[in-house]
Amino acid sequence: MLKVLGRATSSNVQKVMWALEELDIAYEREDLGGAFGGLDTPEYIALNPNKVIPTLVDGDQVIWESNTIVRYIAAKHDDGGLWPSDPAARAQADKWMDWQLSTLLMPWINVFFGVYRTPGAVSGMPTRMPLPSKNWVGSMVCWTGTWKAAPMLPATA
Ligand SMILES: N[C@@H](CCC(=O)N[C@@H](CS)C(=O)NCC(=O)O)C(=O)O
Repeated sequence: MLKVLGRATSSNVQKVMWALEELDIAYEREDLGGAFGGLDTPEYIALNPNKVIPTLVDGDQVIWESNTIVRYIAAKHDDGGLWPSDPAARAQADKWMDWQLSTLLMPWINVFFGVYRTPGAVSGMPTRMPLPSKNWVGSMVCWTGTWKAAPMLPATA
């Protein structure tokens, strides 16, 4: 059976769980990372030398990088579905996955840890981190600007 290594509170693990649930694929998951630890062991490093989660174990295949794992699952279990085979349709899916990793992630991390996870930081946000917050706002405007064009989301979202 497919095995997902990583705690369920990780957004990157959640991507993988979401894809598996969406395709109704049975899997096991092991809590690792965060308070569970276990990423520094020689056994885990042999699977994922980055010492991060998630890692997918599928028989003798070991795959890390959450977006790669999602595409692997889609290609293997839902050929041409969740990850379309038509190049134009596939590019529409890939662009948002690449955008999330390359453009959205760092400003999101800065805002999340700088504001949400730092008590009392909200009022200091504009002076404490003007660039990340500016990038964050730009990314969110880019993202939410597409919502009205997406059929699965309400036009007022
Ligand atoms: N680019 C990697 C990033 C993986 C990553 O940074 N995972 C975080 C959790 S979201 C992690 O392992 N943090 C250490 C921990 O949870 O102990 C991916 O998408 O898989």
